[in-house]
Amino acid sequence: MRPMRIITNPEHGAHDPPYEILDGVRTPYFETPRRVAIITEALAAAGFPTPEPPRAFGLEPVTAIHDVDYVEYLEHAYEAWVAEGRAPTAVLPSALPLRGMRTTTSSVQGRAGIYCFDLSAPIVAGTYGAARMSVDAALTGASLLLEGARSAYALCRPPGHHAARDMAGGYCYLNNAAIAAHHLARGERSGGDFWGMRPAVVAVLDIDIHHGNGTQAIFYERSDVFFVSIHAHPDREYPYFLGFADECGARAGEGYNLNLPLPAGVDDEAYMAALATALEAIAAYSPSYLVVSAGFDTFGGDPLGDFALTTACYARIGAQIAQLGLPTLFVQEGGYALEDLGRNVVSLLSGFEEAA
Ligand code: SP5
Ligand code: ZN
Repeated sequence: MRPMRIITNPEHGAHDPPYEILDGVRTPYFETPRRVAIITEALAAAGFPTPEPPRAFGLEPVTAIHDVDYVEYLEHAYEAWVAEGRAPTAVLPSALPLRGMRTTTSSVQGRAGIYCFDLSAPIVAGTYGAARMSVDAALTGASLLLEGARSAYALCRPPGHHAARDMAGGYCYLNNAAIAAHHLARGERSGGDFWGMRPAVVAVLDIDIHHGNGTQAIFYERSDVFFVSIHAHPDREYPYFLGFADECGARAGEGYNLNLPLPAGVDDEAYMAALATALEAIAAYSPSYLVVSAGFDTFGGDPLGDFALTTACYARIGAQIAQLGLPTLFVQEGGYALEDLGRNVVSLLSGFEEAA
C-alpha cells in the first residue's frame, strides 16, 4: 500500500480574521491557523509522509465553479474597503439584500452584503491568497488521483463547502471540494489518452456536521457529480436554509443529491448507520472518484456541533469509506475542538489506510 500523499497550504496563516459574529455575539474566530499546526503535528507524529506544497493551477479551475465577478470581489475587497476609509480590521457586511431589494451597488460595503450570506466570512488582507492556495491544495490532490494515487489528503484552510458560486459564508470563500470534484469529473489526466479523457462520475461525501450548502448548490443540476451529505438537521443548526431531506437535485441533476439530516446527540452507532446509507447510495452510482469533505465538528467535544462522535469513530468511518475501493481525496473542512482535532484527523486517515 502506497502511503497517502498530504498537501498543505503554505499561505493559510495570512488568513487570520480577528473575530466573527456568532449567534449574535462577537466571538474570537473559531477557524484559526492553529488548526493547521495541530493537524500537521499530529500527522507527523503518526508517521504520515511529509506534507507537500501545492502545484499552481491558475484561475481557470476556480472560475469554472465560481462567478468571475465574485472572484474579483474576493481579490480586491480588502484594498477597496480600506480605500473607502473603513476600519482595516476586516471586510464584513452591515446589510444583506433580501427579498425584493436591489443587488446592484458600487460600494464595497454594499458588495459585501451581496457576496456574503452570514457574518462568519470576514475578508482580511491575506484572505484571497490563502483561499486560492487552499484551492490549489485540493486540485493537487485531485491531480494525484488522476495520476493513479489511491488517496490524498488536502489540508485545506480556509475550508470551502459553504461557499457557493457567488457567496462566501461559514469560514468559506472558494469551494475547494467542488473545484476538485469538477477537475476529476472532467477527467483531465496529464497522460491524456482517449480513455483517460472520458468524463468521470464523481461522488462527493460531506461528513462535516454542517450541511455543505455551497457544494450542493454548485452541483444541484448536474448528473456527473453525486452529492451526499450527513449533517445536523437545518431546522436547528447552521446553515438553516438548505440541507433538508427533500432536496434531491433538479433538472439533469434530479436524483443526484442526497441529504441525511440527523438529530442532536448522534453517537457512533447512529452515525455509522447513516454512513452505511450514504455509502450504499454512492456505490449504486458506481463513481470513478470520491471526494470526502472531511469535517471533524461531529466530535463530541466540538464547540460548534451537537453530535457525540468519539475519536475511534473516525477510524471506523475511514475504514468504511475505504471499502468503496475508490480513488479518494480527503479535503479538510471544519473541526474546532483543538485539543482533539489532530488525533481525530489521524484516526480518519489511518482507518482508511489500514482498510484500503
Ligand atoms: C466549515 C465549517 O465548519 N463552517 C461552520 C460555520 C458555522 N457557523 C455557525 C455555527 C453556529 C453554531 N451554533 C451553535 C453554537 C453552540 N454553542
Ligand atoms: Zn462544519
